[in-house]
Amino acid sequence: MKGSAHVFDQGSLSGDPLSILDQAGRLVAGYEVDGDDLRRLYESMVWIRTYDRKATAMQLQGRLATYSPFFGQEACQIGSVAALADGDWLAGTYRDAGAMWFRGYSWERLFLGRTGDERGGQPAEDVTVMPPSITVGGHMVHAVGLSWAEKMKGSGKIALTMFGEGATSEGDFHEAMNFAGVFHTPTVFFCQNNQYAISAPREIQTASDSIAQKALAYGMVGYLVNGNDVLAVREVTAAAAERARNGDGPSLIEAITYRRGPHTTADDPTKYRTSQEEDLWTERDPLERVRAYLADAGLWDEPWQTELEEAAGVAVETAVGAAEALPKLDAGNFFDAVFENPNPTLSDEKAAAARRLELGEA
Ligand SMILES: Cc1ncc(C[n+]2csc(CCOP(=O)(O)OP(=O)(O)O)c2C)c(N)n1
Repeated sequence: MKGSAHVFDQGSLSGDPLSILDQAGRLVAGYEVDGDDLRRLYESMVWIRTYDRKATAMQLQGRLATYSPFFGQEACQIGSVAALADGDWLAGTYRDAGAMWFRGYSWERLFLGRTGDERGGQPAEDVTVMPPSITVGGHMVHAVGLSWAEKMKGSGKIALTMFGEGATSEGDFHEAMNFAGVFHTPTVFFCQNNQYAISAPREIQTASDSIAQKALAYGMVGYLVNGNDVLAVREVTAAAAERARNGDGPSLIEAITYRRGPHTTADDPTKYRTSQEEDLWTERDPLERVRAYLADAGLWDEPWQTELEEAAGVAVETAVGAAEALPKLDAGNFFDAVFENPNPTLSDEKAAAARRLELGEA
């Protein structure tokens, strides 16, 4: 794709976010698109939406623990990590299964993780993806540490960390940003501003005009991008990744998006937002604008859509089957991983859990 030079500089940090493909699927002047490349991005977004739907359904069937859907955030999930190179690190949250999968963290392990099975928290050997952070903000410091280590090794690898706008109110965010700025680490901070931290709207999260402008306080470059536009997200992340790789330091990206589903399967968003607002963001769906562009260019049709959905469905079902077929772990195991020499309280708790398991209560 041919991009405009301004993307690579410190752009506007509030106001209109950068967009390449508008809501109707029209290209913003100055950009060209490689149709096959866009089809691949679209395919990945269809695949992760299929996973997200399945995981949501499985939670409602009692087969998974609480699940946090990323429905509506697929352009952020794919566009961000599509800009990374082999061996770069990803440290994301409970809502970033799409990005994790794109970087090689298998669906089987992701499903396992949501059943509380510790094997789901272990990425495969060659996968440079951290397990999802449930602690809001904690993983941002890990990403800075990972990228600092890569800098010391001179490997040319970088780390990208994904988080929500709510996480920017955590101390960890400021510590991570400060450390990254001072030590000039090759870190990309990618904030998915999906408008809500559970029921807390963006307006009460920070008094700043934008999240992106917080970059300035830490001596970084900031970017504000339309998070529902996969091309714009990738373009901006590629610019930030290139800066990091070239030794130009960390960046903060704010991607404006919307969580179309609930915070988790235990949440009811109708309690804190209107159906008019939801309808507005339905029109801005990240897959729809790409589909509109592709259809217009003769690169999308119904049979291809069906083919994509069927292939994704088979892959997801296979992963579920493999995860559910694994022999169950001994539920007492997790007590053994706490201390080398368990204290009396832990031993009592382990014995109590074993009794409950025997009685079929757990
Ligand atoms: C340190 C910490 N505090 C509180 C929580 C409970 N909690 C889980 S998700 C969440 C909201 C996070 O919102 P945001 O960072 O915007 O990400 P989003 O869930 O919208 O993707 C909170 C408060 C937690 N998991 N960890």
